[in-house]
Amino acid sequence: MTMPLDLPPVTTRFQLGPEITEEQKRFLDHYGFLHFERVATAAEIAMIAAELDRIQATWIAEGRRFVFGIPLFYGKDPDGKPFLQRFAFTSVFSDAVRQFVRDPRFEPVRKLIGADARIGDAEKDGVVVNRYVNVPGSAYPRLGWHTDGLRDIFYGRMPVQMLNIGLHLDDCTADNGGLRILPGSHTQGFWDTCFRKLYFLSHAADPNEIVVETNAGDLTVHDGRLWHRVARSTRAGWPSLRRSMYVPYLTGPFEPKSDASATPPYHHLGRLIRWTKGARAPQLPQK
Ligand SMILES: O=C(O)CCC(=O)C(=O)O
Ligand SMILES: [Fe+2]
Repeated sequence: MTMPLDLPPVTTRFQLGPEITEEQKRFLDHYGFLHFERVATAAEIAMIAAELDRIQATWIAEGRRFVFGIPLFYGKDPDGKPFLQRFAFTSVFSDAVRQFVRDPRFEPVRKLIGADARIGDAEKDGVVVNRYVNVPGSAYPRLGWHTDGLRDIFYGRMPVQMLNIGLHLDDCTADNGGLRILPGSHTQGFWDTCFRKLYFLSHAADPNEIVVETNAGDLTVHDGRLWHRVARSTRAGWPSLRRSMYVPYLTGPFEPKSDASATPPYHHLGRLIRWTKGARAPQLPQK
């Protein structure tokens, strides 16, 4: 991918100010992502981590296997305890998280998606938190190549632009795995969106991929049509922990979900792939 003369290098980390600047917009258009440094504080990250532990305890006690139709994946943590690896609709179950994602500092990001964009607390998968950890019992040590446009592909249409806003909760250097993206791949055609890699099955490093190394509190914006993956950590146990929180900013009709909602078809594909890999999901952890 070439670097236009009027853009900073692909490795640039930006500061999130009161507005998204013209340069940041051009960077996003060209490379398909933006990286903002230290947008959340250590205290806020500690609050989110504690809320996740509380929600996990509640869901295990309730015997929850689905939340609003979305399957829950329980693996094992490095101490052998049940460990929920993907939370959905987090802000519905935590007032503190719900308030945090509405903090005024995120306004420029919301407006980037649309003047009337809203946080979809109970729509799509809601606020999602991924927790990757590299232990033998982990159902979720990594995630294969994909675009987030799979839902559209399922409906036979070209993915529309969708921006994914991710808050990174851990310091993560390249040796700890983490997010890998193919810059510029968001402008590819339908064929490449479908077949450039084998969805979720392909994990091989790409010569053109870049590693998104984060400090806890960094925020990334990535175009949902961009090819990306999460690499496995070279560490083992707790030092391999990597947590990412994705906030859905939506426009268009309000489509809230509830526990009466059906599981979307693309989640059945995810379940099938995890099942072929021996992941016990969605299944309650053994007590
Ligand atoms: O953990 C991340 O940063 C990316 C996760 C991801 O790509 C996804 O859940 O679709
Ligand atoms: Fe993704």
